[in-house]
Amino acid sequence: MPGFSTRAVHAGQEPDRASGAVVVPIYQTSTFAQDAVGKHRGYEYSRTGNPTRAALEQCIASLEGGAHGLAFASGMAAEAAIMQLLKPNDHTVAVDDLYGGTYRLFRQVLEPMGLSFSFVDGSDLEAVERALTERTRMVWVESPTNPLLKLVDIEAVSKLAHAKGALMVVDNTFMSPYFQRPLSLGADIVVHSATKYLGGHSDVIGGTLVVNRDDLLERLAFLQNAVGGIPGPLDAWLVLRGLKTLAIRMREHDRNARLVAEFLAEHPKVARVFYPGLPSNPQRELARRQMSGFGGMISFEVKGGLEPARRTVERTQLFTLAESLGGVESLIELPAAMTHSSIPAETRRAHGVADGLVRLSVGIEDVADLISDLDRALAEA
Ligand code: P1T
Repeated sequence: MPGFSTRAVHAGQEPDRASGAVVVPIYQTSTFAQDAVGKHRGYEYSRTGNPTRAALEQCIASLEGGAHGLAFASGMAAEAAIMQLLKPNDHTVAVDDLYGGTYRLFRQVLEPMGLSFSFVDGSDLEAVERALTERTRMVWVESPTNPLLKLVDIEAVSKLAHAKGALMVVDNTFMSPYFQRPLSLGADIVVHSATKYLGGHSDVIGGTLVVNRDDLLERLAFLQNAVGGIPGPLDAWLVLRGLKTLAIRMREHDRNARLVAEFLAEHPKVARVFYPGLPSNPQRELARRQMSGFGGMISFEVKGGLEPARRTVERTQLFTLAESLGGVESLIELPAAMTHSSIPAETRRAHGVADGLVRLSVGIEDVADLISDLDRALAEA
């Protein structure tokens, strides 16, 4: 099989058969002419299938080492499709540290419809095992988690899930397939917010999922079409263009983040750094085992709590104060007040997300500039 970077540039992206276009065209069409009733050339209607989207779906499947990919209008739309595999009374075990929007989907949309959830520390295998019941149909993990960068042993948790007949879902948004391929560790479904590293340029909202099992593809493709949370051709194309440079971008994010994390770990105004690549991180061994890099995400606590943290995020100039992550530009935010504000404060604090936690998405700018930006902001805070 060709290497990762080769597949990122070529998988699903043969020159266009009709015109020879080297880049997959944006098939901006809602419908496709049929040669006779029921006789078509592979496409009927763009909710069901569209050639630009199909190219993206093939490419992400190849990068995750899976058989089938599906693309959605957002990470949340992809997550919602996965959850529609379940029925009322089905139980899901989810990590307690996860993107606020995922928590909101589970607690505020799906629980009222009769699904049930347990939230556990995914880094504690015994806690995961205790939470599994006869009704558990799904285990949902992020690794690393958002925003505390805790790791889940994907191989071990997949085994626990499968022993109960539950599906193992991994949100691989933070690592991207360049650094971590959950299907190879036993996961059944890999989901991404393609808005992040896959797209990579903060110019599109999208989601993808990848599976190996044909029965899962069949049901999820049915849901994609029946419920309709699909991306338009232009958005699919933007993610596909982003994928071409995923490998080189991830290497730069990783290189910069290691240096930024080391700088923060030594800084007198920083109380604590959350980053799996620091030598002091207790999960470094697991990181080395299941990831081939550490990615571009770092969280840290500023000494003195919320107020100095707020001043820090408001004073950086290169790090833009904004939600989201995974783009070429560096971003900074306060999860408690921004990306994770839909989690009740008490729950958030109980899971270890301090009000003054700062989250960085380290971009691919010159790292010396990033460090001096943080240094100045911390000094002023
Ligand atoms: O924003 P959307 O493309 O719908 O993806 C949702 C989502 C899913 N999974 C993870 C791990 C995520 O981080 C996100 C979105 N996260 C942010 C916007 C954020 O700033 O954390």
